[in-house]
Amino acid sequence: DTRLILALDVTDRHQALKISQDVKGYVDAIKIGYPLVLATGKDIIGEIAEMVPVIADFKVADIPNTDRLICEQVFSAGANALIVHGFTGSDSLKTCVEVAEVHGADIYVVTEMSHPGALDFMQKVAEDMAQLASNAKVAGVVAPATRPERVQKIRSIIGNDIAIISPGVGVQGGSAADAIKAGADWVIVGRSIYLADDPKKAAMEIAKEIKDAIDQ
Ligand code: BMP
Repeated sequence: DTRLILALDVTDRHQALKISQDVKGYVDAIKIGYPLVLATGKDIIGEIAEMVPVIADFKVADIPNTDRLICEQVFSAGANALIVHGFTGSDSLKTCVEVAEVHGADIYVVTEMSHPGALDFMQKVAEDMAQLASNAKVAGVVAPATRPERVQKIRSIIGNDIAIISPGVGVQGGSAADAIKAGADWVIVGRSIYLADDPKKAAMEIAKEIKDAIDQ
């Protein structure tokens, strides 16, 4: 495995399928969300999942019943994992974990996001989100590659039982190697791969950087 997740935020169905095929074998999963699914329809989830495992990034944040309805749709469509927010609380999160379990799928919880605005509110509760995620025994959390020291802090809270997937590498300024060294298990990369002239080559190069960081 490459420890690399592609964030496929394109809005063209043909391009999405082509890039998925190209990077197959060089990424461990493809994260898709509102841009692609709203543009092309939810069947794209299953189509990509036939090639590469899909993490559906809908950052779900609702009451338990609505979360359950959303989870059912996402996992029935073929997603292998779903990203949800933790700030709605333990009951909402528990519902997502239960539905995921029925489908043999995984839940990831957002802690602190990678953009500057995350410092306005999110950073204040990020450590609580990490603890909540850990208590709920989710598959992992999302933590910012733009702030490796925060990845390290979140790792210290969740221990080694659950994973960290880390976006913010490349265009947002974070480094794949630094995120891995800070304790991320996977890095998530979007534009630096899907906007590259050769997405496969771009993915291979980042995968190499990750491997070198792990081997160090
Ligand atoms: P890019 O590498 O193009 O910046 O894309 C990063 C991806 O990760 C986008 O899909 C974005 O929505 C997502 N993401 C993020 O950048 N920071 C977060 O904290 C959480 C995210 O899901």
